[in-house]
Amino acid sequence: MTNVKDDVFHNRFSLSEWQEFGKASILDLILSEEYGYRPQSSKQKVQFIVAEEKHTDTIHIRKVYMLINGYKMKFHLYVPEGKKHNKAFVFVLHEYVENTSSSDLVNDYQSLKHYCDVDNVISRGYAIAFVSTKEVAPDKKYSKRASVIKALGDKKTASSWGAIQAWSWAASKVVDYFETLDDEIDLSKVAVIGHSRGGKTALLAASQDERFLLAVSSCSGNSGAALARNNTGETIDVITRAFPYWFCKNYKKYRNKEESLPFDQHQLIGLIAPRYVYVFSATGDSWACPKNELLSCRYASQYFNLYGVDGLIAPEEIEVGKSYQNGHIAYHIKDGIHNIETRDWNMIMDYFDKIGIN
Ligand code: GTR
Repeated sequence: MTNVKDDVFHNRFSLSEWQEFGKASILDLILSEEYGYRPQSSKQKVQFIVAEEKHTDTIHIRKVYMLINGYKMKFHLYVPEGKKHNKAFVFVLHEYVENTSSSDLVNDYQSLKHYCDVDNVISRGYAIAFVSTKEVAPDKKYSKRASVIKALGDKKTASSWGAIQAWSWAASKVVDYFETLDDEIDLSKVAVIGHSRGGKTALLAASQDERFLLAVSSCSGNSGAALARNNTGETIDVITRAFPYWFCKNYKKYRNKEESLPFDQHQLIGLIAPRYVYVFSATGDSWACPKNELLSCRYASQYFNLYGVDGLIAPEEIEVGKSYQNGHIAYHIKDGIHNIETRDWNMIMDYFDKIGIN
């Protein structure tokens, strides 16, 4: 039997070994050492309540509450008006600002332009849900605020879930809601997407939930798409001091000891094989270490190859601004900064359109 700690950059599993135990053992390591496990209690059914609804000429907008153990979180859902079987994004968004004063569902989504031009997404035939992650688990150190982590049983062990894991759980709950709808969403074409900390969340969500056909990471960097080893931007030391609550407690063991991690981030991407992953970086985002985000996609490709499909198909020299979309891992690096813009969305939707018809 293979020792997964031997050499994390060299997959030694055959496809049957990978399916029988390799994949589960790597997921287990990643959860026990980095993001933490979801508790048993998180498997309970979530109750969905449509709190508000509105129709514009082009969009059916809903504000939906999710209730579990008396704890309430929400997401907003935008579906192309009158259309069925839409492809859909679940966007895990940490800066969702609700226009609470007027509770105006239309203004709410227009205020999201900074992250996503909803009209553009809708015009291309996609539905999109925004999960307000801070309601799931506050994005703050030492927060006294309620969270689903507290509602489902307090953090107890060194491998209990952190906020990123809780946010990824919430993304999956949105898919549970899609399943209750009457064919509005094509359940075989649901993507999870996030920017930065949300990108880390999106990869983790898809690694644990096969209902996501595609995971999209926008500038997710350390503890997201980027390899931890030889990361020239953010390190495990820095990230676990600034955001300890994102992870399980075990992760601190690897401060300044990246070499001793029994895995690396390319394996998080590998867990999504043979489905689809889109990673993008920005030239001006050295904190996220674009070099290691790209390398990670290259190393992850071996897990896709196990299934007889290509991972990333891209030359040694990557062209800035070009989207490499011919494999099950797509990648681009833009001339720009740490953000997600309409030009990124358009490349992502081009890719989603392409895999959607295969
Ligand atoms: C940074 C953090 C990154 C990234 C980013 C973000 O401060 O160091 O890992 O996640 O925040 O989420 O915007």
